[in-house]
Amino acid sequence: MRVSAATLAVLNPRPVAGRPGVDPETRGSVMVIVLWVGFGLVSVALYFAHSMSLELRAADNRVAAIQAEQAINGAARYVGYLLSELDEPGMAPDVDASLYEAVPVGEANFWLIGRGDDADTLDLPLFGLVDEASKLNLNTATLEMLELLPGMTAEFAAAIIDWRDSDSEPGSGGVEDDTYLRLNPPYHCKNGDFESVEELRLVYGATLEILYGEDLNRNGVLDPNENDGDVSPPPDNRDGHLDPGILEYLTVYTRAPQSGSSATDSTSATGSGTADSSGTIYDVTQTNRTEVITLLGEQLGEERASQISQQLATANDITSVLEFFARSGMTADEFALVEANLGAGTNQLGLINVNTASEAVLTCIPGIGTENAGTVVAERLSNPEGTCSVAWVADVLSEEAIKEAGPYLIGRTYQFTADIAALGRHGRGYRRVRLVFDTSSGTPQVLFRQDLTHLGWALGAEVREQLQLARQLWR
Ligand SMILES: [Ca+2]
Ligand SMILES: [Ca+2]
Ligand SMILES: [Ca+2]
Ligand SMILES: [Ca+2]
Repeated sequence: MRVSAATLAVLNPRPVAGRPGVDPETRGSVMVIVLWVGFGLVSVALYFAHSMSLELRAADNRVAAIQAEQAINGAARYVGYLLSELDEPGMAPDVDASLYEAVPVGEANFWLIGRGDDADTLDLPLFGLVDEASKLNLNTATLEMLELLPGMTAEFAAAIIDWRDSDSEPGSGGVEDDTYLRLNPPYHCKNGDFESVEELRLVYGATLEILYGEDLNRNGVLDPNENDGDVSPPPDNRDGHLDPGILEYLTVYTRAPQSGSSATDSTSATGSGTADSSGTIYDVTQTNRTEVITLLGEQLGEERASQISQQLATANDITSVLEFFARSGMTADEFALVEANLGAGTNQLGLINVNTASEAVLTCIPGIGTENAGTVVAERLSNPEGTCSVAWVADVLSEEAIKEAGPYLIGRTYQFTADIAALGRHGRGYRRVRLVFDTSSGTPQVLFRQDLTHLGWALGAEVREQLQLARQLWR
């Protein structure tokens, strides 16, 4: 290539005449120093830019987390409102499931993690409220009932009974103070009621396997790490089926409105088809059933009430609402008018909602057991949806089984859990809180609040993918 003289002159300028020439070596050193200083300045600028961007991102995450926490508070109010506006006391709120999923609160969103109706394993979470009355009550279930829970061991069931019973005599296979005091650190056996299901962690013999099973994040869904064997915790059997721990089946909150008490305020019962707008509960186990008969008279007419009264004249050993119905000769429609106002005994603790309990829980109930649980679930699926009655159970069970199972059953639920997960802006700041609501007094109250953020992501793969897509758009 030929280079013109002019170009050469530009590339290699001669010292201008009249100016003292600078030594080329000095010129090189200056050049190197300038380069280094320049390089240093750029590095400092880059360093500050980077730490600023980290700082910004951290601030953004903090903002997102605060937004998520506020969304959870918003969700709690929303659920409280839904539960105060129930069409029928004891029935889950009748709202579209979409109102439980990705509900926006400002820039944040919340989800209510629910549970399915059947034993099918879910690979994506269902959204809704969790029905506490679909579970066994830790404080009222008998040893035999606890032993029938999936994943339960005979020793642990016995230890649970000893933990809550008031004496210090170990039952068969159970443990009391002498065992607890030998632990390191030692502590006493409670000898009192469970206040939360998590208290089971203190009971002798508790393991993560018994309590949590494969459902490490407690969302009712088979997440990838829960179906990969020992590759990642928890250990699981890789069978494509979620085997949850006993926490899934247990509650301590179930309590129906008690006899003589008012379940609902008059405004919420009006027009609901409920018999007695005062919501008073009448005890069917009393031999002198004058109040119950008066109630029947108000709803079905005096003539029908006296027929029913005669039918029940010799029935002095009734122990449950279900048995009362089965022996009264009432039709299911007649019974539906009064059922919300009937109770059995003064203690209405730990009743299980036969309309919502899983087959695993129904199996634990005396009189139902393994032999009838499948039939009960099949009959329930053929019911018209949305019943809050126990009457249909009388068609499935024998007289004897009704006598046995009746005292454990109810058709309604008065305690619901809102398992709330929330994300702040840009899908960041994941938070999860579980709140237990009690509606048995008519006005929803929060009984328990527990932070579950530490259990990690619980919203399944689909929500995560949607967020990743959205994040790419935000960039
Ligand atoms: Ca004890
Ligand atoms: Ca899970
Ligand atoms: Ca695993
Ligand atoms: Ca499994």
